Amino acid sequence: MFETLTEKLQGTFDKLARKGRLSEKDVDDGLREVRIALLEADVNFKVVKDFTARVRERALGAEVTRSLTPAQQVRKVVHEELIALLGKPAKIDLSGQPPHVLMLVGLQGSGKTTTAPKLALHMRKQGQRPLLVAADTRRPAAVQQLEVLGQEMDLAVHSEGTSVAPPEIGANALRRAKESAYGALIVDTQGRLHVDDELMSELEAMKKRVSPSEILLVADAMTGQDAVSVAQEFHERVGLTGLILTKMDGDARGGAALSMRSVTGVPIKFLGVGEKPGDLEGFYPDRLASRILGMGDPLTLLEKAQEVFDQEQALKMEEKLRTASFTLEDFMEQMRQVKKMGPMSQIMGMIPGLSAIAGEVSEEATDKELVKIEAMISSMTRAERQNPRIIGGSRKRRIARGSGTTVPEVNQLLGQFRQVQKMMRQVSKGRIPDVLSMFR
Ligand SMILES: Nc1nc2c(ncn2[C@@H]2O[C@H](COP(=O)(O)OP(=O)(O)OP(=O)(O)O)[C@@H](O)[C@H]2O)c(=O)[nH]1
Ligand SMILES: [Mg+2]
Repeated sequence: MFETLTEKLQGTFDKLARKGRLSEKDVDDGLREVRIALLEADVNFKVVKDFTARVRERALGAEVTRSLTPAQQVRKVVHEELIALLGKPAKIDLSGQPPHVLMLVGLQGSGKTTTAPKLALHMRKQGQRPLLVAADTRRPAAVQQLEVLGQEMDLAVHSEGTSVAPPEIGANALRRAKESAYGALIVDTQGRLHVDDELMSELEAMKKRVSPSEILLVADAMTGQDAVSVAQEFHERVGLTGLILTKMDGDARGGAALSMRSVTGVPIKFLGVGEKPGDLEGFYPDRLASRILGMGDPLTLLEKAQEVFDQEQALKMEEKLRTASFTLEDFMEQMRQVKKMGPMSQIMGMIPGLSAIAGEVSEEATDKELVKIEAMISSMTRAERQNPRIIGGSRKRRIARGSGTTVPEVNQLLGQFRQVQKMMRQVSKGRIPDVLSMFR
């Protein structure tokens, strides 16, 4: 999502880095580019103005660190100010007595109904048994949509059709939650194309009946600055406790994410990154800032890895690393595991040093590549897989024929494997590998 912004900012910092010493004019020129990049990313005008003013003051001020070059210092200030702009990490408030009532509000199509089961899964992870509440009675299909999602994810749904008034449904659900020891109530509400009085009155009535500990605005990140003004309107009428930005996996320019907190004062609590129930990420300002500046986001990557990598597999790999017995079969297994973590471009965006080229990776191409690699490795004998060094010219021709590939492709695979082996040896000796060298 922040691809263009990342590219532009990187260009600016590279330019500054080539200058060595920075004059006031150099800093101003650099900041002008930063300003343009942010405006082009659709960040709120006033937010950009304040942001660059703060960076300028600090960059030209007394904050001199000997260990950093002037360009690195400017970059560090931009990084810190980006984090400040995005606010502090914010979690769901669990301080009160359960059931914790989470009320989802937002315009039509912003993603409320999709987000409800995502939040239910999140609450379940927090140890709170969730109950979803179908309180959007304007569209008959909305009740059904939530029921289907609930069924798929094995989540309880409270619904009363479409003839009962939503605040009444909310009150009934709350009573049921108390009686049946549900720890969390997640209320889906109706959306409209625009903020209007009828909608706001209904939400106010719902708020009175269910006393939510959280009123979360679900906003579509693709709508840019509109999302920001919508958030302000909702906040004035119903009082928001948090924001959830959806469709962050799309190609929105990111301005909404960068402006929302600063304009409304309401913290961003989650990011929606896909249509599936698992596609909800906590919001960590420092990680996002690092990602925007092309510094990667190793922490989120590590978390993702921990979620999908099989513990046992990971231990086995570690053993192989230590004993340097990493084979082509292991190589293929690793590629499969990495693939499970999500789209390749998304993964690369989180790796420092690779984020700049993440956008150039095509999913289809990596999938095809993986199929080819599997075919080639399957066409090898066991001995060849264990020790690829024995693969000479005639063996290469046989493998290519057997897998429907070409000898140069077999060569490429063997080359890649050698690179990975080399990297692995570096890692096992405690050195950080030069990941970029794999792509040269
Ligand atoms: N790619 C992507 N799509 C999303 C995300 N969140 C929601 N969507 C899609 O956005 C569309 C609208 O989502 P809904 O959850 O129905 O929106 P809503 O706010 O409940 O809409 P109304 O009930 O009409 O007010 C659906 O097609 C969702 O699959 C997300 O994070 N990423
Ligand atoms: Mg809905």
